[in-house]
Amino acid sequence: MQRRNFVKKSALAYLAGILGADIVYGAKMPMGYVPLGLQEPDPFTLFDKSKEMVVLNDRPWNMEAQAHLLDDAVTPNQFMFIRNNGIIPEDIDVDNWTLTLDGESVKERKSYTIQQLKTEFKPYTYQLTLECGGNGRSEFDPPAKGNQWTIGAVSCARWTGLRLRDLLEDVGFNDDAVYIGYHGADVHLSRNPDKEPISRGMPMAKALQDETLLAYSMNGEDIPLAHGFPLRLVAGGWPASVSGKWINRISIRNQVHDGAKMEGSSYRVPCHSVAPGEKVADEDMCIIESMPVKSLITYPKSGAMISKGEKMNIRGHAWAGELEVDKLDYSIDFGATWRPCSLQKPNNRLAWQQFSASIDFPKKGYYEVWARATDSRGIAQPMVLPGWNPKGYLNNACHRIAVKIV
Ligand SMILES: Nc1nc2c(c(=O)[nH]1)N[C@H]1C(S)=C(S)[C@@H](COP(=O)(O)O)O[C@H]1N2
Ligand SMILES: [Mo]
Repeated sequence: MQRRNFVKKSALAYLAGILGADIVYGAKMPMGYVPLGLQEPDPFTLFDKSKEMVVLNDRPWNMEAQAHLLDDAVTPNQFMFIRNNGIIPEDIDVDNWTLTLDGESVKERKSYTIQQLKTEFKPYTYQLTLECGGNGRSEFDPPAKGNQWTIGAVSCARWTGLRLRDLLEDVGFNDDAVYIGYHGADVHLSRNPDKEPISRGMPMAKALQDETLLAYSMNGEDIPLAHGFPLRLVAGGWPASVSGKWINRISIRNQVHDGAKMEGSSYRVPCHSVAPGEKVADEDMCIIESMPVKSLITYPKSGAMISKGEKMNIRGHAWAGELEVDKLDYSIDFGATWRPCSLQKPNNRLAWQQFSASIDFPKKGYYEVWARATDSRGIAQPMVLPGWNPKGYLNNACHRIAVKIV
């Protein structure tokens, strides 16, 4: 027989075993080829996402929305961004899942089953804005390493669960408690069981807020696997990295939590502004807490065309971390003049708010619609890129869409 690069008989028998059928033309299959039937399904099918979502990375999975996909007031799973630092836990057994409370400041270490969390604590539902601290990173110059998010790493779903506060009070903690740190069941990319992909947390003041949930459902259903099934923290208005997924342990700490991605430059920005490209020492980096004011035009889609004489209706969402958005303006002349949009109140604290306007254009041609939100302290979004920082966090520049009047 000729020595060609075809799969060996023994390997074929093995593959046929896993596929559950003979590979009829197996002898013709190139060496090293993985039959489609053995490849993972595409991520859209795997995670029940819209095909219009944009995949940034597959190891780990990271996927973002586009502005027009985020048009719903409550974000459905199919348009919700995914940000994973490690490997999604495999073989989750909900019935035997436990959440353990420990740490220097816990009164007594204690574990709970999901069933206990669901039945022994009062459930609350809030719509909560989760935005990745790195959303908008792709615009920074000099560029920052990390996922090159454009505008789509933000969501606002309805989360149901118990208040983290009720759980912390149930287990009891000492006066010296300053922070909680979370631990999830996801696996480090190296598959080294001694390493955690991420283990962040929040100060007690945030942990004890009414809206900080330990959620077991999203939009009225079990949390989708990619978003933290069966249990996740949801701390709206803060970088979404604080909202740990697949939670199986929470440590009540007598110091700022020092888990993976809490230290160095992770999820930190320079405490004082720096020049673009400047090196910043770790001790001059501060942990990001509340996210800055921001907005997104979700309708129409950039590139829209309407006929001269027609009004263009625009709409979108605005959010401001711990604060409320007070005002939303739009400009069609590159920020020279601004006009007000109508702006709704949030459904609850820490939920994004809807805005809309009906715009008249003076004549045919190319325009850009810019949207600018102002928070309750009077701080507005910058029109273009805000302060550069080494990791490319907190880009809250005005969102802009291009439109043509024909
Ligand atoms: N256990 C665990 N929790 C996690 C992460 C992770 O990788 N593992 N990623 C964090 C980051 S950086 C973000 S932005 C959000 C993303 O939440 P989502 O994937 O549900 O949109 O989850 C956070 N919680
Ligand atoms: Mo993130």
